[in-house]
Amino acid sequence: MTGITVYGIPGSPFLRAVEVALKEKDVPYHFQALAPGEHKSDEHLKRHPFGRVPAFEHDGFALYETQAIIRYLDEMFIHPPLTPGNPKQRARMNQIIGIIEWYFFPKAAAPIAFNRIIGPKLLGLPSDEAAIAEAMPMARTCFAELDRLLGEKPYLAGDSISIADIMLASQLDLLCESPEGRELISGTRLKQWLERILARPSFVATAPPPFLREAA
Ligand SMILES: N[C@@H](CCC(=O)N[C@@H](CS)C(=O)NCC(=O)O)C(=O)O
Repeated sequence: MTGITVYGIPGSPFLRAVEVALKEKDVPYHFQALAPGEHKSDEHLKRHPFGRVPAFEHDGFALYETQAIIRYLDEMFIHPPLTPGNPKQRARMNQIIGIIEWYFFPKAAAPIAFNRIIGPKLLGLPSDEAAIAEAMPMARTCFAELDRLLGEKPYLAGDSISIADIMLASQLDLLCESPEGRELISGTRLKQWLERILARPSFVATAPPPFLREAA
């Protein structure tokens, strides 16, 4: 056993990215599911003071922030590598992770997926249509730019799957269950890329709970 525990709410795209990385590397781990709301409990706030998921432990070493967790796994369990050896490809991967963390997730994917899927189906909240409309210009910029950066390559950073592919596909799978997500990805090269990535055993094994798919 590796002594790895991952804490999260099933359906969370960031949680999924960590689980996909573990499965790509065939590293066994224990998954500790949190109920919705439990991520704000005193117990979880000790693991993650910002009250988010995922949180991670490895033999007593505690860590949160998805890309930090996956980069740690990539150094601890080196096969297969999820970071390109080539500096230009590595820079592209890092650029795309930056786009996901600063523009795509907080300003586009989160407001749309929360108001179309998570809020109405998981938490019983009404959709905030104004928040969705406000997120659409940033979402369009993100899709156009991520599509341009993918270009004709098989993966975002080059010839093999990297942390950028894992993080983006985990986000897009849920977002593209919404009408807005389906419209945004339609006609892009990201659409075929996403289908290929989602067919990998690591993604199949970590698919979101079916009720989230029925949501949109
Ligand atoms: N920067 C964090 C973001 C994690 C994050 O926002 N997770 C979402 C679920 S995908 C969450 O915990 N949302 C709960 C909340 O905001 O209350 C990371 O990379 O792990």
